[in-house]
Amino acid sequence: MMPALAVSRRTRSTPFTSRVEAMGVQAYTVYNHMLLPTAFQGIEEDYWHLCEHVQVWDVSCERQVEITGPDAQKLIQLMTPRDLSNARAGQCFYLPLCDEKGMLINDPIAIKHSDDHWWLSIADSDVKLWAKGIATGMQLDVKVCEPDVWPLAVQGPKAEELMARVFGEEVKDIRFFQYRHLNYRDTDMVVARSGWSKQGGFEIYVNDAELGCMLWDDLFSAGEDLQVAPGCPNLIERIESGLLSFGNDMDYSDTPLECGLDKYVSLSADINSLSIEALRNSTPRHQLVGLVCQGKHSFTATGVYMEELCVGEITSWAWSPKYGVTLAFARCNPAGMDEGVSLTVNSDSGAQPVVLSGLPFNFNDLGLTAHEAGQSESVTGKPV
Ligand code: THG
Repeated sequence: MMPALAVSRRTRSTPFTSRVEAMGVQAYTVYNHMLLPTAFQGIEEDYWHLCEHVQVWDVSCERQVEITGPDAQKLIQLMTPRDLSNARAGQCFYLPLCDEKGMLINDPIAIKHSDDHWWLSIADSDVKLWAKGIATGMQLDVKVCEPDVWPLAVQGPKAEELMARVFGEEVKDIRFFQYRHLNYRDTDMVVARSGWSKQGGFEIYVNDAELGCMLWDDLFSAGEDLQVAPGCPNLIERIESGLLSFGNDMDYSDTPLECGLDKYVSLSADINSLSIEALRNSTPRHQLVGLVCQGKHSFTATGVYMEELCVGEITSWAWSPKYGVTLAFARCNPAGMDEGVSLTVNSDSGAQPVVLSGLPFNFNDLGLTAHEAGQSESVTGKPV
């Protein structure tokens, strides 16, 4: 039997926990000291459903660190090496947050309400403490808090249809990484086109627990014919899509330049950022890359080998039923990254050759075509 997670006040539940449990959540992880579901029908079943229909995700654990006050934009810019000087209200930004050495602290989505009002929708680390520390040390005129806001994600190809039924046609006008204030039962809620999948969808920043439960129920009754189901960030989908998980694929010992987050680092911009100078002067010591292994394997160890030499470590992996390969992210040192190098990893069926790939994976370039549900096993022909 799997050991159970003992839940107490330290492991915060969410307004949706009773709903999620009534609908058969199979497992949780803890993220920002809060429950995050990890499977409902099973990771592979959930994956196909997400790619074909629409799911409602309790991602309340994506906590908001709210920064308000005259120095709010200044504090946000100090925390990130991405140039925000042209940021407009209504936009969302994927931001690396880095310390004075250029090391990652977190990789939130920042939501700009106005110059003096921002949210950081954080990954799993204590950004509120870091922000308060900087604000106190630098005597900035800001208030930093974690408001009662619980994001609910609606993800999948039918997400737009379901959202339009509940919030009205206006949702269709929201562009990727932008948000609008929409009315739900006389309450204003922030609705963004974003989410931790590449299947399309929205995130609703629920600001009232009771209304949130009504919203959950409304989404499920409005989406019955769309086969709406409860879901959660899906391991397979996010690896196929190249979405990185802070704490898994990168952590406090990586710079964003070592994780392929270069496009979110404005190295040549004239900005007042704690990390920019360190990043300008840094040389990447390793690189996060993709690995592709023919067939379905269980990677039993994290080492990546070039002959006998260990040149990297796997940070996340999953069987891709759509492409009939096992995919991994790995943190590799330069020796393992030469073009055409022969790499192996250890699996339950022995050492397996893997092909190096950039991230995100380009399945076309890798010569891989997508299969429909139920087809992949027969196509790869490899033993499970
Ligand atoms: N939504 C919200 N908060 C979050 C997440 C989220 N907080 C934690 C975690 N996820 C933060 N990490 C990411 C990582 C990637 C993306 C979003 C949040 C993402 N990236 C797109 C990509 O990589 O293609 C687009 C980024 C861009 O072009 O700006 O969506 O999911 N609320």
